Amino acid sequence: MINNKGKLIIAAYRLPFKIVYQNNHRELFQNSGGLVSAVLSLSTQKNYPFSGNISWVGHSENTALELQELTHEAGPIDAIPVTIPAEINALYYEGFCNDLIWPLFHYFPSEANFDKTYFEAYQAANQLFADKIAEITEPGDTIWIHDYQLMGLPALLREKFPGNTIAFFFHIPFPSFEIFRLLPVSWRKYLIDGILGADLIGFHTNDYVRYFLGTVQRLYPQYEQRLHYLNLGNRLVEIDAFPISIDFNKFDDAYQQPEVVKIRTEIKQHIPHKIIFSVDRLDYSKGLLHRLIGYELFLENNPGWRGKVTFLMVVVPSRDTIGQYQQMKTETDMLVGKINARFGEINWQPVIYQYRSLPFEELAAMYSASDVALITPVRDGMNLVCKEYVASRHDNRGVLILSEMAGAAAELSEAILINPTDNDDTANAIQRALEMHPDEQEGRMKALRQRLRIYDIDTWTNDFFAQLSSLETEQERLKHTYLKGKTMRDIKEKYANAASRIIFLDFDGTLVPIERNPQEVRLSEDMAEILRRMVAGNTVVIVSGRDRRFLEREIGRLPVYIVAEHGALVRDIDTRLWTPVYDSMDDWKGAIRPIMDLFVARCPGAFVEEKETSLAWHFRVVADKQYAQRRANELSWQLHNFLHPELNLQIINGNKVIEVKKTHYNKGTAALSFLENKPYDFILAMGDDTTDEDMFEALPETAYTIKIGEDLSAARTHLPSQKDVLPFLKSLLASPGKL
Ligand code: GDG
Repeated sequence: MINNKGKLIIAAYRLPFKIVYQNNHRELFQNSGGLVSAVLSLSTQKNYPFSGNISWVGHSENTALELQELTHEAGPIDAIPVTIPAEINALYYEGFCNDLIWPLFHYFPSEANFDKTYFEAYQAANQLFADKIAEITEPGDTIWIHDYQLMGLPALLREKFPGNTIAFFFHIPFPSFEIFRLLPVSWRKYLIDGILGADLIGFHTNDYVRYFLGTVQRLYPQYEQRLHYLNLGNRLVEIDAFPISIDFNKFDDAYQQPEVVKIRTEIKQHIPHKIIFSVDRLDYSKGLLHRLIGYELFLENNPGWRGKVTFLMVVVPSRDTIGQYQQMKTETDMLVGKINARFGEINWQPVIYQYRSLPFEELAAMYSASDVALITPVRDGMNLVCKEYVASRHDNRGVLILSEMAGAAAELSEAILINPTDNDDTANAIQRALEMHPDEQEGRMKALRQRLRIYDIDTWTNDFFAQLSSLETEQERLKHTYLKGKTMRDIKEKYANAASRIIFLDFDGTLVPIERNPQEVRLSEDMAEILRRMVAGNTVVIVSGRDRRFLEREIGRLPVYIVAEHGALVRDIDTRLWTPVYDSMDDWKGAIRPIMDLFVARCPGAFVEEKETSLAWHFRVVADKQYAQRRANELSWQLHNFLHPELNLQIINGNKVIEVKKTHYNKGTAALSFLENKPYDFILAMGDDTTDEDMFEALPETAYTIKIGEDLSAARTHLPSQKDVLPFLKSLLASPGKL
């Protein structure tokens, strides 16, 4: 868990309270949403990882004054209202959020409006949130931001509070890049940069994680991705899947609550046959029309079921002041009317349709009274209704039909999964569910319930914060400490007292500065002199990504070991002969070279360098830098799609170069091969590049590893710049040693 013990600040568009006036009396009501109960339950845990009350920052229609007066009644949550002027809020919330991001991210691009004023309002509103949070943030506080209304906020806060932990959770689908790229370029950047301000970014499913990482890869190929980590240079960000859950016990317990039992009995008396149930907010993503058409087809195909089943469809009013929602409501009303008119009988109504919201007890009663839950969104981030249905089935009965487009489908494989736009599939699933043997129902329901009982909303919250905590440990490991004072004395003492020593030195950026034209790089006489002195009493290995011809020319005269092409070739110190580390020079280049050549043709000025063991596409000298970077992103993307694991190839996004090489060697494997032959009691490795990280990670714990520059690194210490290398080496050699 988190160690710093500051307070927890939650930022979400809405405050979890509303004020209700009853008989001239004001009361503060807490929303019953899963997130609120999860956070409340977290706050009562014995090892609650934060201190004090939770501050919840959000928009409220009530005035700040009203809320402040009543906040103390809400237990451990302090409501901190953000005031968003009505004209900004309309363009921000109804505009950018719900008239653009919501349809676009739910794969309805034709419903999305790309209005410039929306974007300006979105930025302004995110800034208002940032300002409000800035008023209450203290060192050590953890800020947890929620959802698509606040994508800009993590970066705004990161800028102000670089040392605070910031987490972000995204509740709706993150779309594939083909959809995301429909956004104007500067908007894309604002949103992705915004989200990347967080330390931990959570999505519901692995697909959304993949799409997000794919989008980052397209926009920023230079950010190294390792599993779920993104290295932004100066920060490490984790992106992972945390499928949100529900308060399982609340729904499970409701089954036996007297009020729920009473309503359930009434429902069953009123509808004395099979019940299919659905409840959703009015929204085009929920697939209401498809569902009705599927049900109509079922009745058409199965005359035997007519009069023996009722579809109880509850639609909760939402956004119905917006034109497209009104239209959808009209179409739904008409379709229900059509089905009832077509199949209805004097004492049987095929669809009972209610346009209203339900009190909790009624919802729980409907869940447990129904034989089938028909949950068929055409796209849904997660969908909690299907999970609540399962949790409500204390009797282990009932069948869940679930759209494969809901995030929840990834977890609930014992449901009957359907494609919601395939009417035949829906109709067949309804028939199968209604006719399913009780034993099979029980088997499936038990498995579903078991899973949700274990991974309930509390587990979800704990999982999220546990991940945040281990990320902090990893960030701590990678945090840079400069080589000075005690660490410097320590390294010199160890050097002086060691009996056998080995020193690995990267070339570009370590022994020589990075030059615009790599061919013009020269090793300085001072550095050459130090290396010559160093050879006495030390095994010195220069480890470079360059080819052997260049290295022979530049440093061939020195009596050192040389490793070329990222560990592919090694030159012996005595024989001065080069040996390849792996034997087969496969014909993989034949397949990659034409792709790179094509991108040379598309990007005048770029060129391909064919090394013995790798291919590199350089774009350092292309005049139009932006254009070249775009082409480089495309090439990198194309190569990623082309490289199947069995080819054992890897892509390195270097500094203005994209390189492809075999995976089974790197600077780390090269360094280790030296340690296999002889034990050393002093090991030092220095480097500035991402490829040096392999070396830092491969070397034993006792090794001294030094990163040149400030980028995140697995190296234990840092030197600020290449200029510091020579003085450091000089001072090391000056240590009075045994040798
Ligand atoms: C986002 C994502 C993701 C609905 N009608 C009534 C009622 N509800 C409750 C349900 C359920 C919730 O509302 C709706 O659940 P969703 O999953 O659709 O959640 P949203 O908040 O709309 O949306 C979604 C979710 O965030 C969580 O990350 O799953 O994909 O779009 O809890 O029970 N509750 C009561 N009466 C109603 O009439 N009492």
